[in-house]
Amino acid sequence: MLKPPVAIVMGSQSDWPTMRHAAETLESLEVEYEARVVSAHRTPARMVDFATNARAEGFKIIIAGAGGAAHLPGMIAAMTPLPVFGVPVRSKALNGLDSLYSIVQMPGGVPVGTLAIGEPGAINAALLAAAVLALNDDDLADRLDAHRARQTQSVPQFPSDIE
Ligand code: RP5
Repeated sequence: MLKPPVAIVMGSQSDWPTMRHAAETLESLEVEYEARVVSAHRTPARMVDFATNARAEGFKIIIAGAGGAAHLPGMIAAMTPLPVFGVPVRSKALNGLDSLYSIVQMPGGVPVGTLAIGEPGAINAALLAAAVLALNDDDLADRLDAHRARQTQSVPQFPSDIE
């Protein structure tokens, strides 16, 4: 049986509070996904197995989140032709700057689409994944348009003192 279109992978259970925002965003757009813990450092064989089989299993897009020495998105990108979106998870020691630098500085030839640090990056990775899938899915394109319209309508014209 084919996998859902989006895989959300993360280096540790501790990344889930960040990466669940990608999952929730996909759910709000009715995009199916599978979330897995796959560590480049602690479960390298699991990472190789996942990355090398991801396309054949039916995944279309991979969202990979990791923190600190965040090799996971780049290593996965090296082993699959699928688009990989990297989410730098906020680390305790360096607040996610280490994660960002680890993920964003891929050598030319092996792309990782790198998002913002933390929750905004996780949300936007999901929105980007949905936008790519919407190229071949008119219903999803409509749901994305509606999502954007709701967001626009939620912005007040004037600031308020009410917190
Ligand atoms: C990385 O190390 C993970 O992606 C996580 O962000 C970080 C810390 O992992 P834990 O020590 O919390 O498991 O591999």
